[in-house]
Amino acid sequence: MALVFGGPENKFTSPDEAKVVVLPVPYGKTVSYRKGTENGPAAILEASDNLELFDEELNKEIHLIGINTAPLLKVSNLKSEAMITAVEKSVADILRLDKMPVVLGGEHAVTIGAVRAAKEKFNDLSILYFDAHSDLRDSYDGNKYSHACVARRLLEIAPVVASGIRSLSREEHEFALNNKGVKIIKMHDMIKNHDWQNTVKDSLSKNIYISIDLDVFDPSIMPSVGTPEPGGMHWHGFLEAIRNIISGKNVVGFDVVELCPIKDMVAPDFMAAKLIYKILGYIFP
Ligand SMILES: [Mn+2]
Repeated sequence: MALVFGGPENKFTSPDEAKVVVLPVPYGKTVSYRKGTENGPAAILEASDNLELFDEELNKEIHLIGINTAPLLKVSNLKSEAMITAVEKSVADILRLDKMPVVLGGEHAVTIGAVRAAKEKFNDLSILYFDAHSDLRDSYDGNKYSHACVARRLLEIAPVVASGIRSLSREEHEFALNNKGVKIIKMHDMIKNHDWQNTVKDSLSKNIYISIDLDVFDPSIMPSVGTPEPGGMHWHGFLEAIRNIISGKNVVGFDVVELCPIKDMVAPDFMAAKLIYKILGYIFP
């Protein structure tokens, strides 16, 4: 049976009526630590079968907006650039129908294709980026499209505001200080000063694309990532922040990337699925 976000019992999945199209991109080529991010999208979809479709915080059945799930994108044998082009084309097709793309990674480079497509449609786009790592290297292992270079490629398309950062090289640190296209909010500052959310909000344009690398979360609740970093965000704090930051903005699409499933450990997979569902609830009133 094809994998469907929200499970096959969810009747509100018709491609014509859905407001949202979930695009799974099972790609994991440039991983540098734990392997297996190509298995992330299927794990999220399988876990989503167990979602309670009524949301206890918003008191509504979020899935009534209509959530269609596209087939898994066939990119596993492609080089990074060709994979990114394939994602760009698929996301452009979704945006052309005035639907919201939700891209499931797969490694973080999938975001580059999605943002290229979004920028084609929304000229004043900016990017709300959550990650433990600044991803500002110009190239990594000889690849400019490595997961370690994603924010660097993105800021060549649209401004990036990155939160949750707690790992970067000296070169990335200095690059961020000297480049107006990227703003970095470090995790240790976020825990001291709650006002970081307004700084992020004020730095973004009206139309935003959101990219969530799951390693922004603390490994105690999200161990299933390729490159874990201690001291990350927690569930309620993250939800409160994203709900606040996106209120008044036009979210044109988002992705949840870098899930690297651990066998027989379903909680992180389910958390990724519920995170997506909650964010959809915040976006669609
Ligand atoms: Mn990361």
